[in-house]
Amino acid sequence: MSWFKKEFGTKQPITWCPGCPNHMTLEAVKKALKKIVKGKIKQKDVVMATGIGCHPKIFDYLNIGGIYGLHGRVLPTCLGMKLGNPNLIVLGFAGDGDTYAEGMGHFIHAGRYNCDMTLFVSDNQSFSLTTGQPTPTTQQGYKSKVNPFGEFNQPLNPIKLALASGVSFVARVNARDIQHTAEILEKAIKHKGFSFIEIIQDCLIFNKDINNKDNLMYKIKDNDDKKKAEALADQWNYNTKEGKIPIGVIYKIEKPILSDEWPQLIKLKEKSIGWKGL
Ligand SMILES: Cc1ncc(C[n+]2csc(CCOP(=O)(O)OP(=O)(O)O)c2C)c(N)n1
Ligand code: SF4
Repeated sequence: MSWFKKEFGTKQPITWCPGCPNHMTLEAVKKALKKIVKGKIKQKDVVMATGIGCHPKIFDYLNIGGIYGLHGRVLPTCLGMKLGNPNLIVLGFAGDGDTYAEGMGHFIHAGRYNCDMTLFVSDNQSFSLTTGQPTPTTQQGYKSKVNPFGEFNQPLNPIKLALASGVSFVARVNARDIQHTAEILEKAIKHKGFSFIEIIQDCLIFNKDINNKDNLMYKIKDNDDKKKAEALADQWNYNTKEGKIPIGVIYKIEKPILSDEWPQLIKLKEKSIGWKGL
C-alpha cells in the first residue's frame, strides 16, 4: 500500500483557495480516519457520499470509496449505502446550502431514523461554489448579487433543529482547530446512531463579514443533558459576531438505531457482508 493510501490522501491537485479552512477539515478527517482504521476496521470498510459545492471536493482528496452525489442529496445517498451494506462506516460531506436548503427534509428525517452514519456539514454561511448567494444560515443584512438590498430572513440555527429532530449525536467544531476537530470526528464516527457535526468555517472570498469568530468559540465537555444542550444551542444565533459559540459534543444519547429495528437489516448485518475478494 502506497503512502497516499495509508495516509488517506490522493494525488489529485487541490483546487480550494489557498488558506480555505476546507484544507484543515481535510487534515482533521484524515487524522480521525487514521485512528479509526488502527482497530479492526479496514480502509475499504469506510465509504463517503458528498454533495456539490466547494467543500464536497473532498471526494477527490480523500482516498476512500463512495459516491460523488447530487447537491442536497448527501443523506439519502448515505442511507442507500448503509441499507445495501450495514457493515460499512458511512460518512456524508455536505455544505450548509446543500444540507439546510435543498437537503433540509432529509436532515430532519435522518434524526428520526437514527441510522448509524455520520454527516459533516461545512458551514460557511454561503453558497460559495456558485459565488456567494445566501443560504439558510446566512446572517441578516448580507448583500450579494441576488439580494442587493440585504438578506432579510432570520438565519436558521442548525444545532436547535438537530436537537428538535431527535439527532442522537450533535456536535459543533471550528475547522481551524484541526486537533479538536479530529477528536470530535472520531467520537462521531464511533457513535452508534446518526451523528451530525456542524463545522464552522470561513469562506475567504464570499460573506467575509461573518468571518473570524475564533475569539467567540470555547470548548465544552461532552454533554448528555437535553436542557443544557438547548441552552448551549441558544448561545449563538448565527446572525452576528456576538455571543459565545460552544464547540464540542453538545448532545449525545444512546437510542435504538435503524438496523436494530428492521429485521432484514439485522439479517444482513449477521451475514457480515463485505467487499468479497478485495
Ligand atoms: C440539484 C442541484 N441543485 C443546485 C445546484 C447548484 N449548486 C451547485 S454548488 C451550489 C452551492 C453549494 O453551496 P454549499 O452547499 O453551501 O457549499 P459551499 O460551496 O459553500 O462549500 C449550488 C447551489 C446543483 N449543482 N445541483
Ligand atoms: S470560495 Fe470560499 S469556500 Fe470555496 S474554496 Fe474559496 S475560500 Fe473556500
